[in-house]
Amino acid sequence: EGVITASGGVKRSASIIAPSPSKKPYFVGISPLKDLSKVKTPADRPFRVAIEGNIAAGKSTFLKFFDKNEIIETYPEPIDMWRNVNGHNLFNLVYADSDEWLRVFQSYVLLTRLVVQTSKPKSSSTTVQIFERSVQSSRFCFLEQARNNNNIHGADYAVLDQWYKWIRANHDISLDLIVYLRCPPEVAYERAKERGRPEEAHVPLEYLQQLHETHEKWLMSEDSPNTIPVVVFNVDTTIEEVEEQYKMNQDKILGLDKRE
Ligand code: UDP
Ligand code: DCM
Ligand code: MG
Repeated sequence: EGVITASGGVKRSASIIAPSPSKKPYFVGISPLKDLSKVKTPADRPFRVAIEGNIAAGKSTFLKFFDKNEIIETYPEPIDMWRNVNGHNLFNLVYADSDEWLRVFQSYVLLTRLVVQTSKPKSSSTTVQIFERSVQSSRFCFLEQARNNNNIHGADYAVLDQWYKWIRANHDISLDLIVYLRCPPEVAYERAKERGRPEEAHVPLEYLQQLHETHEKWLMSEDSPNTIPVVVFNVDTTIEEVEEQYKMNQDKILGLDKRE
């Protein structure tokens, strides 16, 4: 319930869900690709999309589909900033000793995401901004997961939650669409191993299983706190098939179907 499977030429694995039963259902209509150069810029800001999903689901790879498109700016996760905070690799510290570093790591992630998500596009021709993850997933996936695992003290959780609420009330961090790359944790685990980031060398499958459930709870469950429309791609497939699925849904992902 609440899940409307796209039909009419769209692969079974691409679907779109209404954010919650009480909200207006977000419907998929299939339309032919449009001339991107004719898209009108929204009045106040570009159309904003966040790509969400487990570690190594394929978000950064997905983002590359949009390279060289003059109306789109992409914003990869600012992981290099986490690796070099005044010369300190905070990303390495958090995986080496999460009890010690998780709080300050999550607070730095929140700061860097706020900077990214409120940034103005560099080019005046940009009408779509696509972010790899978001302030919202920092709050509803990673902070939530930390609390559920007892990896973070209740006081730290409360402070980070208050930061999130203040940010939301005082900055425009709104998103128009979430693209959820839904990946079996076993597949994400294999991809992460193959990618071989040194900091993630000891991340167990169990962590990815938990993070998968946290994403499902955030984006797919009946009592989801999310109110943003979600497009779901099952990415347990080849990259070519994901790209084909994307192209069939391009108008919705870019908000083109709602802006003419
Ligand atoms: N990858 C893959 N198939 C896909 C997408 C990604 O094999 O459909 C590989 C990709 O080449 C990389 C790893 O999976 O080695 C993780 O991808 P990415 O860095 O894009 O994942 P992210 O962590 O950004 O979600
Ligand atoms: N990460 C985290 N907490 C966040 C955001 C990210 O611990 N709020 C970690 C998970 C991954 C890495 O950062 O190790 C992001 O990489 P990926 O793009 O592979 O998901
Ligand atoms: Mg990535």
